Amino acid sequence: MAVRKARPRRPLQPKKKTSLQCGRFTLPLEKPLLMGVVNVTPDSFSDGGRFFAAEAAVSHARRLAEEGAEIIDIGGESSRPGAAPVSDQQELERILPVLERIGDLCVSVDTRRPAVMKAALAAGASMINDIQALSEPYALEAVAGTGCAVCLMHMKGQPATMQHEPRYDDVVGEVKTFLREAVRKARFAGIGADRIAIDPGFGFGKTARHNLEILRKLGELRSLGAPIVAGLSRKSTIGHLTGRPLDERLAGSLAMALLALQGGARILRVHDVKETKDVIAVWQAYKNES
Ligand code: 9MG
Repeated sequence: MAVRKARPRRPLQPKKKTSLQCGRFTLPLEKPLLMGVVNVTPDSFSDGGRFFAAEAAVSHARRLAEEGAEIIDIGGESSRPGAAPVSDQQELERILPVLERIGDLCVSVDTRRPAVMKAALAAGASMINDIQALSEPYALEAVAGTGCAVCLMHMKGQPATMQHEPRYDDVVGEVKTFLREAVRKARFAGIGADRIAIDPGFGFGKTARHNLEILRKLGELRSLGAPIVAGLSRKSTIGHLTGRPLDERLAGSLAMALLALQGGARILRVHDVKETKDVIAVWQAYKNES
């Protein structure tokens, strides 16, 4: 009697996502995506009054979209250490006038406040980028019933104090465990897997050494089955490595973008879209040749 050989079992891996559902936008993930940063905080667009700030932010968002950003990430609260906290009302007063004028674009709103999430989604936002991974009470509920995408980010501590000697036994392991749990909670709340992206949160409660270790082992997060967002653009780690101030970190940011792509990042959150687009073009050509 013929004996049928048992097929070798492959370890169960989550299915590779081929697109990210962001509200009415389906973003293909075969090619890396760019998320262009538009901060709508008083220190970002000079203080010529509220209307002026909104207009400047809208023009900036349009420029980033023309340069090739598939997603525009707008935020009304600075997460820099020491930044003054804002109320729901202040945050909404900053972002809504911008959001209302760029409703034709795929807009992500960087917020951790459920009330802001709800109002932003009602005003046309397609994605919520939460540095706290939807951990505020009612944050999951605010987004679950909508079709928006979510970016779940790891942060150790709170922005005001997170850079006070952060410590880890195993930074990559800790970030991975946190993100796995954040994805599980989001799925349990009813958010489809095709709506979820994850982000290790470079610089959020991490030293330059931690950031570099995560970057080296970024590929270990792939098994979580969600596209990886990497935000390294102009960050202080680049300042630490190069000695350059904020406005001279383009070359360092582009080097970081390339390393993140090589590690498996699928979405790059950047300030310099045009230049990072070229990095993607070079990386893709390199990949296709190998
Ligand atoms: C809002 N913000 C600032 N830095 C960020 C990063 O690295 N990732 C994400 N998702 N958001 C960020």
